[in-house]
Amino acid sequence: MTSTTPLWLYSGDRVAPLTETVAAIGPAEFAAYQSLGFLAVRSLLTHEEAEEAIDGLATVARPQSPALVEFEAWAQPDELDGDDLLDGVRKLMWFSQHEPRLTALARHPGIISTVARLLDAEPALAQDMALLKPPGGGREKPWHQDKAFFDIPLGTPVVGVWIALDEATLDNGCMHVLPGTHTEGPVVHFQRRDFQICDTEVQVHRDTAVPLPPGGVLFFDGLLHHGTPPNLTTTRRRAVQLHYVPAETPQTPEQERLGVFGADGKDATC
Ligand SMILES: O=C(O)CCC(=O)C(=O)O
Repeated sequence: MTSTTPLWLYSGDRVAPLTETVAAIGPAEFAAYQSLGFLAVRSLLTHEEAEEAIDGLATVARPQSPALVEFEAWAQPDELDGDDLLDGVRKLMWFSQHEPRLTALARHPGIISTVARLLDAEPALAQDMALLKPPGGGREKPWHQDKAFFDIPLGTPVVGVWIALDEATLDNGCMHVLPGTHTEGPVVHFQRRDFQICDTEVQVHRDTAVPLPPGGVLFFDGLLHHGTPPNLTTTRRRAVQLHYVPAETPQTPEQERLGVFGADGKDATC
């Protein structure tokens, strides 16, 4: 599975600086978010909060869950439990309203206060999801812009919040970003390994990796190009991703989004 991933897309030559805590986010960090499109904080969740979030995910990651759970094709969920069951999950979504520890995560004061500053508006949770990269092949999430997945007016500010629950490293699939791409507008996405930016269009020379300790958080703009390589290690890389938009943001038709981000009807090839 991992052998088909173009690993050259994730150079990891450059590593993002980390702001120590939310309290240390001042005008310079705020300005860096505006110009680079991201801001990484080393310690936001405590060790206990990160563990609670993992326990919460383990509670909802099961067959017949009220959340959306996508198991890997090879997983046999009925025969697994605990961490082993989580290892068989590719993607979890819409869990925060079903699990109190995950509800608390989505309402974490350090997250909400930072997002409110970055959005310059009262935040509303637009989406909660988790990609869990198990040891030995947790799959790549190819380069993309998150706004390519949201049916909201194109000009709406979106802040993504990517929360490392295990240590996220260069080798186990930490986040990679292309600084500044959030100012360059929407780009066409193609259905390839995922709905993604064409591999040949990824400006790999701008790649900046964002390794984080457990409880570290990456805040990023909804138009920032980002992706994560596969987990090539023997340890887990579990993370939660939350997206916030200004309260009262309306929904728009899917066709509107695909008209901007989709390739159909355009002179675009990949
Ligand atoms: O957690 C990951 O590996 C990547 C998540 C991500 O970028 C996404 O799903 O939009």
